Amino acid sequence: MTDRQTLSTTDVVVLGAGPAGLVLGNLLQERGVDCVVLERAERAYVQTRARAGFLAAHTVRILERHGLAEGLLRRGRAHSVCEFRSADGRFRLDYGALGQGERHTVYPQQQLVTDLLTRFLASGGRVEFGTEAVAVLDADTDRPAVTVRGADGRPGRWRARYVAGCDGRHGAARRSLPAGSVRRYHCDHGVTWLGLLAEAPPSLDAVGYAVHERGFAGHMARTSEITRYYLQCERGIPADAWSEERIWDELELRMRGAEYGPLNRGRVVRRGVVDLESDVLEPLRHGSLFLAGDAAGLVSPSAAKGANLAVLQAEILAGALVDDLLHGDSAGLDAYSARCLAYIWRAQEFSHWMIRLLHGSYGTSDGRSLFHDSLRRSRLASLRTSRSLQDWFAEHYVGV
Ligand code: RFL
Repeated sequence: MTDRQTLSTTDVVVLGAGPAGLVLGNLLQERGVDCVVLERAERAYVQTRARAGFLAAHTVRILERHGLAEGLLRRGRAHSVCEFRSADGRFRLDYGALGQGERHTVYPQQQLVTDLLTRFLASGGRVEFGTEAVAVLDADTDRPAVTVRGADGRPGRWRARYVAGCDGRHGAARRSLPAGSVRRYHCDHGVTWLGLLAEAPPSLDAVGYAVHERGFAGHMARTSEITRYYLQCERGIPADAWSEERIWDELELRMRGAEYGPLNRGRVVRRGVVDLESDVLEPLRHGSLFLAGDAAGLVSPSAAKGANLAVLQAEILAGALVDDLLHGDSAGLDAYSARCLAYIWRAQEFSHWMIRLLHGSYGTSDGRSLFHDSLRRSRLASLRTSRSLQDWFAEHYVGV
């Protein structure tokens, strides 16, 4: 440690104030475990970063169980229908009436994060905003440390019994894992989405999935005035490559507005390019360092699983940390990785299935891609006609 570094101590250092870190922080705080959340960004940024919106019923139950669901129960909207559109027509699945009869709650991630943060701070929780974790040191001992750089550039250091890496896929937790300590499974699905937020009321009372020869288009309500859209596009295109007019024309075409009704247009207020990728780290623990949320595994957003898995893992990790720190029982921590990986791989499998259901060859027309396009068409036809496949879909679509 250099002279200029300040040293602070706690039981658990949580890296990242996203859904995983804030659920974990709240649950530790609730049970009286001393912890701190270190967050690289400023509070205003964290509270306005728009990402997920579809929360599974199980996620809502977890948040309810810990008194963290007040906002989403008040302002979130139940959602249980999706509509598929393709050259073969359209069909709807009321997944709330299929499978295990579960629904989504639509509640923008930034609102959930704001609720979690407000609650954490109100109950005495500590969040150090503008503080970037640089590295996790000594994770193979029982006194790991986290080196940080504060908003003013000053270095610092935290010591703890455990470190929870909830700082996403590019965070310090992943970077600090020694080579060979974990294995990374990775899949680039070869698909790119232009993700858009539009100040436009939803155009369907369902999640819309359009399978089109020009590429996939998706429609997801966020609020009564805001809609999220996705457009499959070329790898490498800048987010601002398409004008608003081109975006709406393309959405209209792929969603088959001429046949099924025009889209409600509005200003595109946010856009970003997402390459659909998935990865999983195994195991999710290196000594005193545990990984949760996107840091543990990235699920492509095709099936809306990431935030749901983050909340689930945070609850499992919180229970295990409490058992260890308050009761000297480390069984939960020992089982943490295997328990979470079972959920993660199921979500990965379903999300991969969704990608193959929704995306065609996009620009290529060799025999192999035509073959895969026909498989996809047949897969959609099975979903349209097979009740048992619909039940399977509903169970995996809304569950974690
Ligand atoms: P987050 O939310 O990325 O939070 C990590 C936090 O860590 C901070 N951080 C650091 N802090 C300190 N030091 C460092 N070195 C740090 N490095 C990073 C970051 O600033 C950030 O605040 O991770 P977390 O908590 O694991 O939560 C994961 C979810 O955010 C993510 O899985 C979902 O958003 C995925 N996702 C969706 N998930 C759903 O369940 N339902 C959906 O409908 C859904 N839609 C989506 C999505 C993700 C999308 N994108 C942008 C990939 C839609 C999109 C477009």
